[in-house]
Amino acid sequence: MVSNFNKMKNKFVKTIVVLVLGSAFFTSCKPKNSSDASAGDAEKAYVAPGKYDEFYNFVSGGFSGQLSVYGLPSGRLFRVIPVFSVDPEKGWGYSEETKPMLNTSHGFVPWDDLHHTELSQTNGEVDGRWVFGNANNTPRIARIDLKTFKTAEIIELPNSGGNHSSPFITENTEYVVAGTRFSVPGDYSNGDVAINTYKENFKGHISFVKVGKEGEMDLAFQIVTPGVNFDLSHAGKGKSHGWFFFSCYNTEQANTLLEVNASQKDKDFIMAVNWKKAEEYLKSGKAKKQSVKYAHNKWNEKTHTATSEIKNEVMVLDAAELKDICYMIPCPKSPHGCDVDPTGEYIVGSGKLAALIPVFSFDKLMSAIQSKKFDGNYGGINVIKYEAALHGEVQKPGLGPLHTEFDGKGNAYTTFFVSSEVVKWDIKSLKVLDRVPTYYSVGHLCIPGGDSKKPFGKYLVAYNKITKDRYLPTGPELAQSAQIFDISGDKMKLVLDFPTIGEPHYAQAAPADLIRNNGQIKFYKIADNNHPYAAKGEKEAKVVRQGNQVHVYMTSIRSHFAPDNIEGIKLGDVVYFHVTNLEQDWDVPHGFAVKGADNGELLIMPGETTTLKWVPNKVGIFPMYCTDFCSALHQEMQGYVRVSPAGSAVPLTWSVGTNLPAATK
Ligand code: RUQ
Ligand code: CUA
Repeated sequence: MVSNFNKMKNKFVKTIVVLVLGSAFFTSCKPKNSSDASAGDAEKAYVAPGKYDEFYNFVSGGFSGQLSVYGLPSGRLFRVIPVFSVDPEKGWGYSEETKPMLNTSHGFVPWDDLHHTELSQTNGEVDGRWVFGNANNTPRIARIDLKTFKTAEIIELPNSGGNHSSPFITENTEYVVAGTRFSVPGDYSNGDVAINTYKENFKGHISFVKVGKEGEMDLAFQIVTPGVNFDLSHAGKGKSHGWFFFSCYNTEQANTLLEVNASQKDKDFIMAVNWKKAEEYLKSGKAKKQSVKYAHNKWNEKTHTATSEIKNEVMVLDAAELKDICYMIPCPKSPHGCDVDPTGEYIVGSGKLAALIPVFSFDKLMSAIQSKKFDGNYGGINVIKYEAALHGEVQKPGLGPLHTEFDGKGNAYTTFFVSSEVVKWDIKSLKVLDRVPTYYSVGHLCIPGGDSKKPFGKYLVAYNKITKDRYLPTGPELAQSAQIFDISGDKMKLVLDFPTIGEPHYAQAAPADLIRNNGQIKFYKIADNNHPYAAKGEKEAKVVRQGNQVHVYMTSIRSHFAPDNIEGIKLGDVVYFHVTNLEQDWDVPHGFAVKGADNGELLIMPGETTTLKWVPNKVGIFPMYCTDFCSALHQEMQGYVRVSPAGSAVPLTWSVGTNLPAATK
């Protein structure tokens, strides 16, 4: 009786502690001295009109599903790229060509939650070719081409529920990885099970997606693990190249009230994955082929069209069976960030509820594995003795550590959500060197190249969850915010605040020249346009009826459409406007919109063909026009479509510059 009572009491106390910590988590504290230190050194952010920024900054858009591109140090917004989102500004997800990009095994999914961006690397250095983004809801990885700043490819991930620990890459972009946040029964097993059979039926899967020379992605293999929540990851580099490190929480395997039930254990894990070994096992036939269903969507720059293919199988390696591909390193209190320093020797785990930061040593990890310094196993995976892999702990760094980046000079910078600060510390000695408040409740941070072998340690950007009093208020929802710090000296100095789009999670940055000079596309050559409905000159403009489908082969050039008068459309018709922009010059898009379309506009780049589907539902005259101010006579860039009743005798005719024959009146 007594011991039972004590157990209950213990559980109760633990619950209270967690709840208190939990609510501190939600509310967070405002740093002391917030008034004096908050002004900033804004002239360092000044980039004179007409001058360029030093860095491109690629910032996740969180629940907007987008990725935004800023300049550093000015904080100027250059572009918002739709990734897992529809965007009426650019017609993304509205034009017929782009719709397949958002296809999944669940059908068209026009939204997601993009948390992390990751630039491609060569030899562990950012190379300016692509930036990857993850979808946290319906698990996907996207590749954005930095020659076009467009989403070029999206691959869905089977056997996953939530893809949070993604899209981190290996040092030559051999792989981009994904780890399931919500463990679920594998798609190849019966998923119709009781939720409280989590421990038995729910599994974790981590995915290794191969990246080819042109960036093309291919799901090479998955590793099945016990059901836990994988949170973040980073690849080894240099000496630890060949390994990947994933933080995980909910090793309690709770399926309800995780804020309490997944916070019971003192330590969860960082899972070290020997992916080179996994590759060997894959080659030697140790993987099981499992039948699943996932979409793989690709953009084709010649046809300006996406295709979506549904794939049906995946190779799965079992971590419990193949003992030397995965090892669990104990890590205090629900680790979130998992970051590897530029040398590849130190692995930093950030326990959201921990009051210290453990730093693990890759060399020690290797010798612990060799001499089998294990502490039992977790679901068949060997658990390394904590001390055996530990380099040391940063003591009293702050409250609620989340993420760490590096400056390449032996310093690490960690964000603290609860105590709202960035703390600089020495990787080897583990001594705290400096701390600055953030406004407020910082999540991720970004140093250009800060998770690569070669950081450009000049600026640090903190991405904050809460802004409270930092900007003019805008109703119930306030701006999310980034803050730039100058880290070139011993002490960090606040430079600038700037608002962001959606909730910023991770961001990456690269020297501007690397991307500016990467062979960016200025316009598409009209001769190379292989779109099946392209009209490569006004002479090719025409309107073709196929049953109730009407295809308009339309051209646009400053400042008219051809054709610009169309008659003979009838109720019940489905009209496709295939608009080819004939311009062959940089920065001359034309837009296209028609009254009453339950769709977006088109924004057509020079040399490109894009299609708007329109189903008119009223009889009458429908104006259409160019939406992008393209010349002094942009307002003249317009036309009319006549819609007649179903069964009308009005023949299908079109023209530009002349009136249609009298017979059509
Ligand atoms: S998360 S605020 Cu979704 Cu990367 Cu840490
Ligand atoms: Cu074309 Cu305005």
